[in-house]
Amino acid sequence: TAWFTIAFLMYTDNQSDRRPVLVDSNELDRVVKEKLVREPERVIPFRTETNVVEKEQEMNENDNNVLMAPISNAGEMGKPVVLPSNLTGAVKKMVDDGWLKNAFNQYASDMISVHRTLPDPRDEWCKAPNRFLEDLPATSVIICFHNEAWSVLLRTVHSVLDRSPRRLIEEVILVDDFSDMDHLKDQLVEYFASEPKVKIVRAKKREGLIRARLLGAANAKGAVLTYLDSHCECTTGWLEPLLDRIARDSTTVVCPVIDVIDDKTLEYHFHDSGGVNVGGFDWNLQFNWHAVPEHEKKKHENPAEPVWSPTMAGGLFSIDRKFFEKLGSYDNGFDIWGGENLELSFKTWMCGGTLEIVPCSHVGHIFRKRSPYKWRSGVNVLRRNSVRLAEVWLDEYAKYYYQRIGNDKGDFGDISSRKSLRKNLGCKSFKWFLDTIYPELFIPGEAVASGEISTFDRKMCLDSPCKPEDFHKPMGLWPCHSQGGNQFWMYSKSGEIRRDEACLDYSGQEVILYPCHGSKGNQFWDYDSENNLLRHGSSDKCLAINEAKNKLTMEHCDAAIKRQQWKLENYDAS
Ligand code: LR7
Ligand code: MN
Repeated sequence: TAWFTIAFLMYTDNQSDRRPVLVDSNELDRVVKEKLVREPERVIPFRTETNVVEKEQEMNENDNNVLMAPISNAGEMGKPVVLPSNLTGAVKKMVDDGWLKNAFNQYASDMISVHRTLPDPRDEWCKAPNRFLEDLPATSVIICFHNEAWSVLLRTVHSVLDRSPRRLIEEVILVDDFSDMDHLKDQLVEYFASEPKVKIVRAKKREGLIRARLLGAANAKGAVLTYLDSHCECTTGWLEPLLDRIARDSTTVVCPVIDVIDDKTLEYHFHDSGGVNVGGFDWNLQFNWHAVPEHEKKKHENPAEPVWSPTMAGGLFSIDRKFFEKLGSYDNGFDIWGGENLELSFKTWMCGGTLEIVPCSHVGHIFRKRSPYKWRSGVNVLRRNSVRLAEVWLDEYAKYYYQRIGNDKGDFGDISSRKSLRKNLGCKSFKWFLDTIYPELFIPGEAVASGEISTFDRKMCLDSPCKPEDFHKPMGLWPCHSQGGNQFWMYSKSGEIRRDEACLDYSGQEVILYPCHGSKGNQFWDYDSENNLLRHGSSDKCLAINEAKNKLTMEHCDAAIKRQQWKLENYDAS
C-alpha cells in the first residue's frame, strides 16, 4: 500500500510525469477500476526481476504509456495478474507479441516471480504420517520445449527444484527441441551454470515432442522418469505421492491432477479431490476427461486415493524407467505432437501395467487455445500418428477410427517393429481393454447406421464438430463432403443420432446437440426407412430441412414432402 500511495500522488499531481511509478499488484485492479489515475491506459504494472531498463528502452519516448515498476507480489499464491484492458502504444505491442509467440499472456507471466508461491492443494488424507514410503526412488525430470517463454520455462524448473526433496531429484533434463529463440541459447546455459542438477540436451533438428522425450530418456539416469510440459508449476508435495506408487509396484504409471493455469492471467485454479477426472478417448482418437465412474468410486474410501484411468493426457506423468523401456517407450515414428499419450496408455494397460491419477499430487499447466509453433507443412501429422496407433493397438476396432477420417489413412510409414513389439510382450487385446478398463465407451459397432446423414438429394449433411461449445446449440448443416469428420454420425440401436457423447435432441425449439442421456425422450429418433422419415419420439414430428435449405426444422410428418426425407449411410435394416 505504501507503493500505491506514491503512485496515486504522482498521477494526480502531475499528469505529464513520465517516470516509472511503483504500484503494488494487489492495488492495480483498484487503481484502474476506481479511476485513481486520469489516464488508465498509461498504467502499466511491472516487476523488477524482469529487465525494466531493457523494456524501457524498447518503449518509444513519445509513447503515452507510463512504465510502472515493480509490482511486488504479482501472481503470488497463484493469484491472477490483470492487465488494464485499454493498453496502447509500445506496451500494447509487447503484450500482443507475447500472445502471438506463445498463445498465452507472456507479458503477465514476466511480471510474476519465477519462484512464486502457490497454496497447498492437498487433501488432509495426503498429509497423514507415513502416508508415503520413506524410501523412494529418485527421478529424472524431463522437460521438453520448443521456443518456450523465458519466465514460464524458469518457473517450471524452479517449481520442481523448490518443491521437491533434493534427494528425490536425480536431475532435471531440459530437452531443447531445436528452438530458435535467443534466450534459450547461452542465456539458459548461464542461468543454470551453478545448478548441477539441471542439464540441457539439444536436438540437432526439430524432432517434435515425442522424439524429444526419447532423447531425454536416453540421457536420463534416474530409476524413474517424470515428464512435464515446459509451462507447468508443481505444488507442495507433488512428487512423493507419485514416486510412492511406483516404489510399491514398478508397473504402475502415474499422473498428477492437472490444474489449470489461466492463459490470460496466469491464475492457478485448483481441482479439489472431489472434482478429480480420469482420462478417456473418442473414436477420433482424441483424448477427453470424465468424472470418475461409479465402479471406480466404489473401490475407494477416500477421494484422495489413486484412481484408475483408462488414458492419460500425456504431458505430465511418472514411469519406472525399466518398465518404460520394456513397453518400447514411445513409437519414434510419431511426429511433432499427438497420439503418443494414447499409445502409452493402451499399452500400459494391455501389457501388464496400471495407469492411475494420483489426487495427492497437483501440477498446474497452462492450457492454450491454439498451438503457437510450426508443425510440419504438407503432412497431416496428427492423423499419421493416430493411424500408426490404430494399426498397432486397436485390432478390429481400428475401423471405427478410419470411418472418422473418411477411410483415408495416408502414408503412415513402417510399423512392423511396433507390431512385433506388441507380439513379443504378449499383450492383451484391445477388446479386453475396452471391456475391462473402459466399459463406458460407446462402441460404434452397435450402431444401426454410421456415416453421413444427408438430405435425400445428398446435397446437405448434418455437420458439427461436437465440441463442448457445440452443446445446446443448433445442429449445423453443410454441403456433404464424404470425408467423415464432422459429418460422421451413428444411429444407435436405441434410436439416438450421435457422435461420441453428443446426441441430436429436440425439445420444442431448435434441433440441437445435447450430451447423450440414454433415456430416449427428446433424443429418440425413429427412422422409417421406407419413407425415409426421421420421426421424433416425444413430439411425433419429423426432421426436415427448411425451404431456404440452410437450417433444420421440425414439421408434421408427411412422406410426400421431399424436405423431410433423409439418407442414413450404411443403414442396416436387419
Ligand atoms: O515440436 C514440438 N516440440 C516440443 O518439444 C512441439 C512441442 N514441444 C513441447 C512443448 O514445448 C511442450 O512442452 O512439448 C510439450 C507439449 O506441447 P504443447 O504444450 O504445445 O501441447 P499440449 O499441452 O496441448 O499437449 C498435450 O498433448 C500432447 C500430445 O502430443 C502431449 O502429450 C502434451 O504433453 C500434452 N500436455 C498435457 O498433457 C498437459 C495437459 C493438457 C491436457 C489435457
Ligand atoms: Mn502443454
